[in-house]
Amino acid sequence: MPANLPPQYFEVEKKLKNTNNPEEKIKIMEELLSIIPKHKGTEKLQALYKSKISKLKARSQKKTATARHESLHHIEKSGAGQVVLIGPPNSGKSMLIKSLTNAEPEVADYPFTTHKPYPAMMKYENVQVQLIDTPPITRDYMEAWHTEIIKNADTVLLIIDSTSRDPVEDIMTIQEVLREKKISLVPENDKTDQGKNQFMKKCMIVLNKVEMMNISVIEKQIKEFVEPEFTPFACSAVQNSNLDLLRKKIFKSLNVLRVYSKIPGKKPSYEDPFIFEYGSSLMDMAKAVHKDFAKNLKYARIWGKKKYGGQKVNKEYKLQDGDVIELHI
Ligand SMILES: Nc1nc2c(ncn2[C@@H]2O[C@H](COP(=O)(O)OP(=O)(O)OP(=O)(O)O)[C@@H](O)[C@H]2O)c(=O)[nH]1
Ligand SMILES: [Mg+2]
Repeated sequence: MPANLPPQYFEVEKKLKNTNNPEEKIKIMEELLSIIPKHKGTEKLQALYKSKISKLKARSQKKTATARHESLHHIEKSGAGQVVLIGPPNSGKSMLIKSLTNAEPEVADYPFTTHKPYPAMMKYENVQVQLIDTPPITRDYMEAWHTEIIKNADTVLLIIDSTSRDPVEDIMTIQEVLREKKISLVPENDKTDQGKNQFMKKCMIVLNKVEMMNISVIEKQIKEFVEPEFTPFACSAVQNSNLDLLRKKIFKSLNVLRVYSKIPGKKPSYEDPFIFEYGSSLMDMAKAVHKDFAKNLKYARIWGKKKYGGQKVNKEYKLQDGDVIELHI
């Protein structure tokens, strides 16, 4: 149903683009709400302004308690790693969290459904990965705690609605907004060190709702206009398509390995692995088990891909994914 907005609406809307002052923005948006004709075709637009107004009001009231407010939304890491889902309004972030985990975040066909961060655990084989749903990012609005969550996460998933008018522009807008907050979204294989002025964040672009679209053109445009190294991942949160592979990619992006501890003469348990960053040593494992092992470690026996049959290794041994380890003191 068409919105049939009167010319006066567009006049007032121009003023909105020219101000960054929250009080002024609220006034202009309230004026816009009074101009917008009230019918089915304008419901989304009305909801958008209402939500923006309430957020701006809440923000100005909380100005004095900013520090407390930010720490209130800090999410302690849990599991094998922390992955934050970001994106424009309505791209399916919450739906994807719902489909990847057992959580029940609110999903709805209007923008700004999600207002605060929502953590949920995703099972991948024998580990849990922490996913965080977040409110949408737009050119006009992003709270300080949202920036902190992105900086703190191990991986960013940028969820894009492949049926949107211009998915590539959606990506670029978010990149731009984040760059202003000193965050650069980089492909996973990017080797650039953390810059002085920019915080580099590993990012995977996820094209959602692909059951509705042929995405080959979008994929090409992303390589051409955004960054050739970005290989978007295609899925449908509603139809659960490609989600097993997405789980795997998310885990791989964390760049962690799993090892298993074994007591002499007993079989190892594969249910609860120790998780370490790639590059960690046997000493890191000993420290994680108990301080006595760290202090008195003599050697370990390994059953794995590079060392076999209980081969002896020393403290400097670099752990390999899947190693079964018997520590000896
Ligand atoms: N066709 C289709 N619709 C989807 C898919 N994923 C989500 N949706 C729909 O898209 C709408 C928005 O989904 P949400 O998960 O609420 O989107 P969001 O990105 O969390 O939205 P905000 O919280 O407002 O930023 C809902 O109507 C979903 O049912 C998908 O894979 N295919
Ligand atoms: Mg949401």
